[in-house]
Amino acid sequence: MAAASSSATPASPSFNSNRSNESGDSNNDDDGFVDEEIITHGADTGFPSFMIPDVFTQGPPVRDALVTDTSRLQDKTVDTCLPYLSADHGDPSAYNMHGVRSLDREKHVRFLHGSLGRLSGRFVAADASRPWYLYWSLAGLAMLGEDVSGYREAVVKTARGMQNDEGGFGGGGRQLSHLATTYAVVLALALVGGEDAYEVVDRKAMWKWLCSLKQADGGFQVCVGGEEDIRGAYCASVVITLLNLPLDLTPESPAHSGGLSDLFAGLADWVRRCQTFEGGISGQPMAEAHGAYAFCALGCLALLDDPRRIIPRSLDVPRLISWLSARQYAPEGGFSGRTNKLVDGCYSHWVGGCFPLIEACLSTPAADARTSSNDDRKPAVADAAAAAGTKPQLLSPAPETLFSREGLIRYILCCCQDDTKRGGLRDKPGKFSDAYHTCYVLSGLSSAQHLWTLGPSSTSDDAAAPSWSVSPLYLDEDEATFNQEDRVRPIHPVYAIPQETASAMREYFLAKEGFF
Ligand code: FPP
Ligand code: K
Ligand code: ZN
Repeated sequence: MAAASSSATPASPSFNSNRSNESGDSNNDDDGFVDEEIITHGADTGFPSFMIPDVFTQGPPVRDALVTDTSRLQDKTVDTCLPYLSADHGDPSAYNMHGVRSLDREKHVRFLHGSLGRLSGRFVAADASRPWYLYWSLAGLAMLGEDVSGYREAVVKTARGMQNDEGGFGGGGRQLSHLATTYAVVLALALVGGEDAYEVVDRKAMWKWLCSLKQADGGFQVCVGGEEDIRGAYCASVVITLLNLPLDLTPESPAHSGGLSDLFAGLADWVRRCQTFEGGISGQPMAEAHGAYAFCALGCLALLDDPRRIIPRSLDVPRLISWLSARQYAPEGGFSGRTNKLVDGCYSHWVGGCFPLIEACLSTPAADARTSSNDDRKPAVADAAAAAGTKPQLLSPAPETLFSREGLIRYILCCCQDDTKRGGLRDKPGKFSDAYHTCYVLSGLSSAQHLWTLGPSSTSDDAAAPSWSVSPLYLDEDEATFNQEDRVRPIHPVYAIPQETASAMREYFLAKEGFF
């Protein structure tokens, strides 16, 4: 984790038994861990004691001496977060022995159901984001374990009104089709599931529209005549693969002038051009790296081919990992979106969601998927469990990962939950919760609580459906820091909806005779 805005080495782990151990590190042994006794007892002061590593309860261990507006804002943010991270905010009984708050599941469920109601007049500015509210709320509810199929009829009706004859979905009736809103509508339809929902999409018009967005340099415009950026690349790849659209180009497609042969041609190269001098990914070539765009880049690539092959081929992975790692701050534990900016709960998804993709592509050798059919590689955890016919293997201690899952979980549960009756999740303490943050904070929690692995490389051309499998992490109470009942459902590392809902939609269209 990076400390504040400087690139610092993380502190060695040690525990701060909050409130009962005012003398700081006097109970530390050389191993950096507080004596067992102090961890589990120490309530003689009348206050509960919590097992919280010092790195989450103290200022950053390394600081840049230069004071600027940016550093002052960063310091203020740390001061705001520290009481929440130290179990020193509100009712001490709201925290478990690790100093972590429990998930207010019911309140968040209520908040999301509320946001699915008619958008009130106050939100007129959000009118073009209505498809997003559908996606954020339904995905959030699904992660919280709710059955969202009851919304099918309403989603079908709403989505029909947003579809344009020229293909794609706009933000509302009579609004121009846009790749972001189209992505959100398609995911919402997948979430509610069922033939009625799938059949809303005019796939032929969608295909033609996507061909009109595909550019000669390999990228996608987000709307006809609009900007060409990496959101377009990711959203188009998701839509194409979930709907199983043909990759052929229409004769009118601008891509022909670049000599491109299909919808995916040149796309990985276009994504490669978005990696910046910092190692992160920008929205378009030669712009500033941002975490949201790193997720778009990795998600897009993971749909074009086996991620174990295409990610290292297309990106400088060590420099990307370095940039992604620098997004996680101590003591906050959450991620920032870009260099010298503040932690924000939504980056639990945009940045946190990059790690499953990077970890999966590093965890198994980058075998050539199309030439190696027999698999002699080390079996992934979930595969091993499946092969043994057992429940997912207990991972204890947690495997070495590229980010601090514990830090992210602490930030999410302690700092991102609205602590009033409103419910929902938020950017940081002091901010209001909203559907966007609720969805993406939960998504980050889900990726921190689970391990995604790729199974044997497929030999077919169906690279869009490599065998992702998931297993829960931290089944061991002592390893967990969070309460077991606060585990949320896993969501697919690329599609950002439950894996079975993504597969069901894709399989429905794969089973169709002919393309349309
Ligand atoms: C800066 O906002 C934010 C960006 C430059 C990119 C935001 C894009 C997304 C969140 C999602 C794009 C992806 C899809 C699939 C549509 P800011 O300056 O308010 O925040 P910051 O200070 O944290 O950078
Ligand atoms: K922000
Ligand atoms: Zn945010």
